[in-house]
Amino acid sequence: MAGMSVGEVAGRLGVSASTVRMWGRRYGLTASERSTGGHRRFSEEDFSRLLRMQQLVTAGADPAAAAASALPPGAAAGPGHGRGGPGGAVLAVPGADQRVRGLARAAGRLQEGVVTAAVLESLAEHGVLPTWNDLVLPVLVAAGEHWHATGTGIEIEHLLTQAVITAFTSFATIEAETVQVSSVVLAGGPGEDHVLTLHALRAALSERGVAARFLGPRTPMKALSGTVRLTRAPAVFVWATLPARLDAADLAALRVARRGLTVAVGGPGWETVDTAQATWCRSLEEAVAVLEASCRRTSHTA
Ligand code: B12
Repeated sequence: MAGMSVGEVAGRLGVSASTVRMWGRRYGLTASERSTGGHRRFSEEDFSRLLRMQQLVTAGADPAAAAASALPPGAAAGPGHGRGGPGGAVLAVPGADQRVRGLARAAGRLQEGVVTAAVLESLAEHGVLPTWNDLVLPVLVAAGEHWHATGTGIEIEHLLTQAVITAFTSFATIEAETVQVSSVVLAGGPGEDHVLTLHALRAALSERGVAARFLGPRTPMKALSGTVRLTRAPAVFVWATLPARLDAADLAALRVARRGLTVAVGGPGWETVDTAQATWCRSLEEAVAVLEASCRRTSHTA
């Protein structure tokens, strides 16, 4: 078969021929063959790559990242958009499937765009819970173990974090709202920089139509109680990876800051704290269920 012309490919994708040419020039996604007259001829495989690029861009990926993900392994992207050379740190993910190994490889090579595109693609295809639990989590653990074992690679944790945040944030629907509309409040506890779980939680809640306010890392106790009071939040969720700097009295104080408030906590940092005044969530699924239930209770009593 002779392959497709630029015009035919453009027609099937619903874009202009100049866009297809530009993707070839700029990102290396071009025809693998030429006709005897020297014109580009696209195979079905070439077309599938362009289609994949288009889907990733539509899902929110930046075009260079989408192209890097669409190109076959080892292929050079267009000028200025290399996939990153070989080498980089090896993050061990024993027994993991191909997708997880690919993500770990991209993270080890500091290929931010590739990581973002892969996470976005998984979000679009599988949703938040499988993307977090089965794809992102094993690579985060591998990055942490690499740092722990070698004392190097903190840049991998930073880049991975950034790429995952970009993907989850662009996936979550962030509601435009007034203070009257009840949203749950998500925060990293005092001194806590680990907040990736909260990005996953916000995206999972938004998938279920539950709005959330995100206070981010290192939120002081005073800010937490002030926010739940002002916004009339039905629930607050506080994450701690490092030993939590809030104690039982702080959790009790949060509960009285707003009548009926659900106080939920998550993360290994709570292990040394008396959490009887709160609901301790052990997984993303559990946190989603607790926060969703708090919104249902509020809407029934409103
Ligand atoms: C990314 C990362 C960072 C980023 C954080 C960026 C960000 N915005 O979040 C940066 C680079 C800033 C960072 C900094 C530090 N980090 Co760090 N970091 C990580 C890494 C790689 C991933 C963290 C993460 O999100 N993990 C995913 C969560 C979910 O893992 P988890 O809590 O163990 O998950 C369990 C449960 O909580 C549950 N779960 C899973 N998902 C969810 C979701 C919800 C909602 C719930 C409720 C439960 C749940 O399942 C898991 C158990 O099966 C981890 C490695 C690791 N293994 O986690 C290290 C790690 C947490 N960091 C560590 C350390 C030591 C640090 C630093 C002190 C030094 C450093 N490495 O630079 C600083 C401290 C900064 C501070 N003051 O907070 C250690 C912590 C050891 C400890 N317990 O004391 C780890 C474990 C690395 C290691 N192996 O030593 N880090």
